[in-house]
Amino acid sequence: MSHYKSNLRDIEFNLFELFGRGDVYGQGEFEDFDVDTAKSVLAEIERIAREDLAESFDASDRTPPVYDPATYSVTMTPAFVESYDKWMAAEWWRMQVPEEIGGQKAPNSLVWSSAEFVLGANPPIWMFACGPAFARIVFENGIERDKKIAQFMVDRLWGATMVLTEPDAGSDVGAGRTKAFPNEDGTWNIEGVKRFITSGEHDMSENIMHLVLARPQGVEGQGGPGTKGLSLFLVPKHHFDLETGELTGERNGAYVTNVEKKMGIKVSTTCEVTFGDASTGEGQAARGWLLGEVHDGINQMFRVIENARMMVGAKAIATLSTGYLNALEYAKERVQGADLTQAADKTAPRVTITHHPDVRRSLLTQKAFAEGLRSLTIYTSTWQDAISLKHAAGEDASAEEGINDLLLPLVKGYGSERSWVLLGTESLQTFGGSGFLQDYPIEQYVRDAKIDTLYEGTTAIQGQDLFFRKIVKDKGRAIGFLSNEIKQFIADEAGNGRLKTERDLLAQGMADVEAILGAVFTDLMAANPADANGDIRNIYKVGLNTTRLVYVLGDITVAWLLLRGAEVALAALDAGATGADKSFYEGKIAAASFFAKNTLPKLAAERAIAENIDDSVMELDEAAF
Ligand code: ST9
Ligand code: FAD
Repeated sequence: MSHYKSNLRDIEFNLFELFGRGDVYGQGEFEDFDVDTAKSVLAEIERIAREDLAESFDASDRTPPVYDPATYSVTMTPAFVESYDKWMAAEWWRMQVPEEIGGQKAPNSLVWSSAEFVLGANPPIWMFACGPAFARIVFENGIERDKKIAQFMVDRLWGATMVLTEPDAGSDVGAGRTKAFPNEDGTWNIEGVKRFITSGEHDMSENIMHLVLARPQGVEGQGGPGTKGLSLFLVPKHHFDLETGELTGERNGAYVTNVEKKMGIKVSTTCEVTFGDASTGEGQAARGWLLGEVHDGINQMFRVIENARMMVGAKAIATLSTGYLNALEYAKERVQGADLTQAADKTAPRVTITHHPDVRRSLLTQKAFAEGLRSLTIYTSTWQDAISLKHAAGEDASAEEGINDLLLPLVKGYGSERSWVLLGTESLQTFGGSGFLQDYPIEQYVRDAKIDTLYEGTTAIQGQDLFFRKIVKDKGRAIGFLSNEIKQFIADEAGNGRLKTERDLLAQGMADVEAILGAVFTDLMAANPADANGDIRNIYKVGLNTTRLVYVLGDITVAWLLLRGAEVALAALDAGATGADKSFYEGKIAAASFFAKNTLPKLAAERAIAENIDDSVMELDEAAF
């Protein structure tokens, strides 16, 4: 039986009942995907994920890929390869590929909604399968040569990687030392060692295209310090004929010199890649091309990073959802203890654990976060739909891009932190001691989901990105829009005045979040060295609050989205929903109300902490830690 428990009903609720995708699908840019088609795509991907992709989930963990240092090669887990091949054969990956190279224009809300199934069933499949999606970056940023390469990447199903990190350059990508030397024929030789490169080696495709950040040497005005001095190079594992894509039989000097042993996602190969070191392989140079023949590496790479940050958040949230649904199934069957009202009666009948208040608290916490975070992901992707539509119409999409940018650190940072913690403290806990065993998937979920708070920028980095770039640099435009939306909802009496307590809680929570933002801005102003009273050390106080901002903005946004969902559910119940639908809508209202009552009051405590931040933490002698 599949470990993976999906929630197609809630995904369809978000898309069609809450976010009105029926008005967008099947129109103009998205004409190939009307509502019926979209629903059949979702149903089919859900089926493949549950049946074919989930099948190798355990084996991928218990018998991970094997690295052979003598040949610098990896033999993948056979069961995983089977699942991967089925996913590639189904060709749904084409939804992320441009039409010009064999893709199909799909709304991003549909892409990310269906991604949840793959990312919940067996996430490394999505990652290994991203070669054609990487081709989009190569195609959109490339000259004619690169566009041809992008076509080969799609037609020949090459794997691909994003290559930023080095031993001394993790969060600080700009510290990277890998160098690129120009050759007379227009190619470049790359020299350096990168580490932690996902999908850097495997035996599931004939070639792997590495997208490598390196510092160009000997080019005037280029290769300076920091991220702006980095350029993006296309460096294949094997050389190929630039006209046909056929492999020439010549190996390029990009070798995987180690594969890490990890806590989770063991089937996802995490590789040290050595470029152009004569002591490896057959001693060749690592030759590549400068993408688009422009030195704009960090900007080009951020097109990949934005997609990958969305993916990581979606992965975490998908795992929390299946973790919750597994816990729910177990709780409905596990008989233990008597009902609390009969606790004194030692002969009272034993009940399933769903009768215990604390288990109900735990289950509703999991449900509220899993469904709220799903709403956050799909809401974010609706802004990506809006961007595509504006671009297709030749219109300015900067406002929509700003909102999407603001939401990305919430999907990635807040989504991964909440999911990983809840999987351990609530989903696994629901199973009691059995949760600790490999008889159930939860312990693997916990191990596999921890990485989501780390890669693609740790949570600390998401916090800094959120405040300094998405709020301050954006001049508060996107955050202003979002807070107006929330305030509008609070002021609105839709739902016939029901959810009044929850709206009041949302209003108080919003006031707390605004006060926290106000406190952080005050500290930022007080750090301005241009100001006579400014003291740059006040920036430390800002730095002590940026991760908090990820949490509080996440909480308020998720509360708002859940309450919007509750309003839709109330209307559906008023309209006479029955049977499974009735239970579904009642569950939506209960989860939203629970979230508002149990999460929003905590924002007052966060406000008190944020408003009283001082720099004692920074004054403390390191020896005292
Ligand atoms: C990793 C991979 O961890 C994990 C899983 C891999 C799975 C692979 C498969 C999935 C991939 C799928 C991809 C498919 C392809 C796509 C398909 C598309 C359909 N937004 O603030 P500054 C840029 S990989 C946009 O001064 P610092 C911008 O150009 C490793 N752009 O930064 C900016 O210039 P300007 C991940 C941004 O102080 C320039 O950078 N590693 C953003 O120099 C400089 O900005 C990390 O994530 C942004 N949010 O450097 C590193 N931010 O301002 C984490 C910056 O003029 N560290 N730019 O516009 C950071 O993010 C740091 O903050 C830093 C700081 C490196 C940016
Ligand atoms: P560090 O940057 O050393 O951070 C250590 C700690 O210090 C963290 O808690 C961090 O939040 C904190 N910290 C660091 N700087 C700051 C700061 N300025 N302010 C506040 N706190 C800070 N990279 C790739 O290029 N491609 C890949 O495909 C890839 N896949 C990966 C797969 C796995 C399994 C792993 C583990 C990593 C992968 N990475 C990849 C690298 C990943 O993106 C980095 O590990 C991550 O960005 C953090 O860098 P680091 O590990 O060097 O930690």
